[in-house]
Amino acid sequence: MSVIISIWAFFQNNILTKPAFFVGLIVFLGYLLLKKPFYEALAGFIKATVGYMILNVAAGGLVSNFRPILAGLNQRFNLNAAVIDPYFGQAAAQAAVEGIGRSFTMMVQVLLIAFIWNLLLVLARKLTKVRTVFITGHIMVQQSSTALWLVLFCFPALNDPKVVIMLGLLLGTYWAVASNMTVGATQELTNGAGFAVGHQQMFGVWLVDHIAPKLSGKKGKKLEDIQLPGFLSIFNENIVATAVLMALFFGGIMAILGSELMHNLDKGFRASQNFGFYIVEKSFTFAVYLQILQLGVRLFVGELTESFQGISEKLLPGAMPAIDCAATYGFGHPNAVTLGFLFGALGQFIAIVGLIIFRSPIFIITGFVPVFFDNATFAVFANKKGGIKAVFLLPFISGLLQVLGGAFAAYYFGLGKFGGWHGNFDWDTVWPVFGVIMNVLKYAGVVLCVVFLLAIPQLQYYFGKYKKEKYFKVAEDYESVK
Ligand code: ASC
Repeated sequence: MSVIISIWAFFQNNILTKPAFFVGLIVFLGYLLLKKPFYEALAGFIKATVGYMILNVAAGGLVSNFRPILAGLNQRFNLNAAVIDPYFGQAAAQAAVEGIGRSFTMMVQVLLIAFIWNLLLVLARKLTKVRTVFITGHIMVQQSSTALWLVLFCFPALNDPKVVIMLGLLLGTYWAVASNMTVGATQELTNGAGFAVGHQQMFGVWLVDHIAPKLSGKKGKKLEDIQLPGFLSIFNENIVATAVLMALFFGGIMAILGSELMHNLDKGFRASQNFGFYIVEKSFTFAVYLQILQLGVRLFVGELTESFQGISEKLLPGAMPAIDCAATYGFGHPNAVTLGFLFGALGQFIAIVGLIIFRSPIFIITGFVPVFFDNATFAVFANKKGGIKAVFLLPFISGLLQVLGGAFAAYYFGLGKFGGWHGNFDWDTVWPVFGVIMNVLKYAGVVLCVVFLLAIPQLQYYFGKYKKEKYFKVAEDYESVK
């Protein structure tokens, strides 16, 4: 038994929660299954792992540079508001769980059960119609934390093992089913790169994929079709567009925060540096990270696409890995990412003003992670499937929902007073509904949520765009269904 536990511990600490190695190992195994020589498999492992690490550098750089700026609004105006951001949400969930005297380590056990359950659902794919394994480790940690609090909130008297098993099954079903919902859309976006989205806005991706085509308008103009004239033509270049837009956006916010607070928030802001230059440098950093991100994506996706054929031919037919939403950015129009973020932010700011006007019992601050990563992802899909109108409108609506749903959730589940709520799209829409259903109907509610989730892949299989014989093919061999 102790051997099994130490193997699990090793797996959990070194692979499961480190998606770079997880993806690398999948590539390695895939190449071996394709009977490539060992040294080629090894080279694939290195390229995929390093590629994913580059993506992490970029995503981490964006988060660590820009999250404090938005959250700084809280300090500047003494707001005591809940920040809708998964890092704040995780901290709030931990504080709440420990606040009622329960152990937060249950979160890791939930994560393991949920992951194994996801694998089992894929193994039984003939029955379950689930094709995707959710492997984005740091997201699994965040979601497991928030969901743990939801279950303890609804079932305060339930003992630890029962909490772990019940939640493990619910969360694992969500990982499997929701990432499975993104298969068709992601394959179309990437022209069959062989991955799905395993992140925090998977229901949102499905919705965008279905709503965007209705917004395409008569001419169906996409971002690719815009050629700005005259001096505006400099914005046709993505780096220029991002740097200028971010300088306006974050410049505005940093100007509101003031240089003194910025010195407190960012130790890298030296006393001798001019505030104006600091703002310019910071804003340009955004463009730098977006470039790095695309480099990383290109590196590992190329390896993954080729090697995964080994896995889907020999090991798990029709299966695919579900990974970080940022992996899609390399396949969209570069300006979609920036525009999605800005229109999402616009939606969020308007909703926040709405909370003030209608005297909401809880106040919300925009969190960087949801407003950027969710809405950038939506815009990439929206541009592919709809066009410019969808790029503007859908992230905007998402921004409104993020704040309103996040405010409701932070209030109802009592995490607002611990400073934050998860805040990503699915956690402002689907999960608050699950939480209310569980709270009202108790065990029947949990069953209802799981049954609802399990029904989704069945509906996709029988009625979806890629149905029946195309259903597994779209994941396994995209060329043949295109
Ligand atoms: C999240 C989160 C991050 C980012 C990253 C995007 O939800 O917690 O660190 O998105 O995964 O690449």
